[in-house]
Amino acid sequence: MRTTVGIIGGGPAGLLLARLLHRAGIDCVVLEARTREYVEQRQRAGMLEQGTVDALREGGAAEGLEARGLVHQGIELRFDRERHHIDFPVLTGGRTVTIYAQTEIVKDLVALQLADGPPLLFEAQALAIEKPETTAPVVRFVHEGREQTLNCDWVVGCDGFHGIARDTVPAEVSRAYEHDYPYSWLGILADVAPSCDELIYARGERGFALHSMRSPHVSRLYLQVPNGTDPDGWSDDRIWDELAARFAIDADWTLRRGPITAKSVTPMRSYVHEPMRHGRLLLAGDAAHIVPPTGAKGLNLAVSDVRLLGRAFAELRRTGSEQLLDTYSQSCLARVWQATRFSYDMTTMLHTRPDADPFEHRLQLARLRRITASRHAAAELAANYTGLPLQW
Ligand code: FAS
Ligand code: PHB
Repeated sequence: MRTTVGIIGGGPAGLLLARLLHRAGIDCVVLEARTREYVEQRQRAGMLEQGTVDALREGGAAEGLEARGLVHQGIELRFDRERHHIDFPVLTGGRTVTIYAQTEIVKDLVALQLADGPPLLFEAQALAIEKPETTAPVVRFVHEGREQTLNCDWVVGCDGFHGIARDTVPAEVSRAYEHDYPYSWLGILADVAPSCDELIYARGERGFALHSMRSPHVSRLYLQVPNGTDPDGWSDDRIWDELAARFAIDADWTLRRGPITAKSVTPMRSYVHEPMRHGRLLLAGDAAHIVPPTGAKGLNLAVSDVRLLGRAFAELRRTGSEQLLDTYSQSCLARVWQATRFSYDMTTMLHTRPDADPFEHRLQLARLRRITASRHAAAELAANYTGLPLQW
């Protein structure tokens, strides 16, 4: 097989890139190791920055989002048994965020691509990327039991944290920065109407809790738990009791309970790989960087990467200039480190470390009180949460 841009990975990064390239008239092929059913049901993110909404619109993939996305004007911070609203439009000059599940974005993009897009091969496992330093890199992959090759001008690794692309960058020219957190998230999906109109981030002595949602009928909630927690060790009643305890305030408010339909534990990690380009190989999304989900940046960073890549390839096609491809890694990393900083700050401010001393608890509360007492500090949180400019 032959194409201009070989894309490894059919997650949100790979599929949206294929969509943007297709609309720019640039050939590409997407290789996805798993089945269509698997990638469409994999529970992950749900909070979209305005930039991600704009990118999906640019890709002509916003129909579902426009119809079923929930636009939010802010979030609520809870601590000391009190609630504090962070008003995004007031603090950012009109910016909002949108709740629309990553699973829905992937379904929308897969349907569009299979309808009239470039080739999308499921159960096509990339094994190796050869000659990335040349102008004719090759992807070796297995599909339908046969080993095949995809000859490309460029290869983009959108294959997530456990993919092969990142390891193709020689160790002598690459550097990884990582930080693991001493806690994880127990995430649930529940068939019950959300107990709030906007997301609630709760910090308390018992640990962190987040109330999110997927629709007016489906709630998505997260609990801070010790690393290594087995989700089956938590009964549904215990989960609801613990959530109610962590969201408890001195005002009249009740957490609605309902049937839990999914339960999973996600470890928390910050990870940045530099550079995000090696020869004719480019990295995008989780293949190059991971953030803890507290700042809701994972999916949004992946989308910003491919938005920049889409522009760079369109520029190459239009003018022959590789200038945006040459600055891709540096432009992305500047924004990635800001999102990494924000996600680290949100995570360390809202989670209680198992061995934390009283001094650390007081510091966390002081940070939260500063945000809820100072318009300036609240505006800084709102600017980061709604999404910093694409070109930082
Ligand atoms: P993805 O991992 O989504 O996609 C990579 C794709 O590449 C996968 O489909 C994989 O099968 C494929 N692939 C891998 N190796 C391959 C190979 N050799 N050949 C072919 N294909 C290959 N973010 C939030 O903001 N909020 C959340 O609540 C949240 N929850 C998360 C929960 C979990 C368990 C995880 C892992 C992430 C979560 N994230 C969350 C972050 C998440 O949204 C990611 O940032 C987002 O999926 C990144 O998208 P991609 O870069 O496309 O990577
Ligand atoms: C989600 O809806 O899954 C979600 C939202 C915000 C976060 C993390 C997860 O910070």
